[in-house]
Amino acid sequence: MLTLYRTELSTNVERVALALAHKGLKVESVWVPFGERTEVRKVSGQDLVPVMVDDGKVVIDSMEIVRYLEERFPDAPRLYPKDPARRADCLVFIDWFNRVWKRPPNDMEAELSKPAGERDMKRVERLGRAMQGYLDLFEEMLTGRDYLLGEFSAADVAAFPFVKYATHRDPADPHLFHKILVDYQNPGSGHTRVVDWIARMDRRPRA
Ligand SMILES: N[C@@H](CCC(=O)N[C@@H](CS)C(=O)NCC(=O)O)C(=O)O
Repeated sequence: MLTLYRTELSTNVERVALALAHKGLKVESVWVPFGERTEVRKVSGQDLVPVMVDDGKVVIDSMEIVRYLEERFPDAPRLYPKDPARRADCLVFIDWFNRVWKRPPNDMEAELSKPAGERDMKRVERLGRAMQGYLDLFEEMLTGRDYLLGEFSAADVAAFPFVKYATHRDPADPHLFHKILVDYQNPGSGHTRVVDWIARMDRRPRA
């Protein structure tokens, strides 16, 4: 049996929820409050969600969980291309997304969490321009195709929960990180393919 430890509004949990639904896998969900991680720590030895438990085997980190699901359930609909070269492209994209794309919003969150007088707003704006530039890159990646690498794949699963904030604006969302994703990803008339991709991805099921 698969058990998923999750919180509401978590980008990284949404990656796993998209992957599970694509594979048609049933999961038991354990919802934990955002600020209370005792149970998560007890199960996994660390505080972050998602955590997946598969008959006693514990897997942490969203895209590690997605890879684990692909290996564990190879006969369910694929999340990574079968062709080795295209599969490598997919893994490189995910690595880029996690290590490069995520850096500006993470650094902005750290900067904006400082006391008001100590924030380097020039740095924040510079990082914000990098985020906006990545939106242009996604627009070009989607030229002539519906998903980031052609067919729906783990690349879309990795990016969508973050890039979706370009069009998802919920004033009741309390997370500063999400507000940064909203404020610094502003699609314009040159981003129709990104906007359509967000809508297309949003129609996909989640576990
Ligand atoms: N690299 C991890 C990051 C997990 C992560 O940052 N999870 C967030 C929710 S989206 C969390 O649990 N944050 C709680 C905290 O920072 O205290 C992954 O991809 O799963």
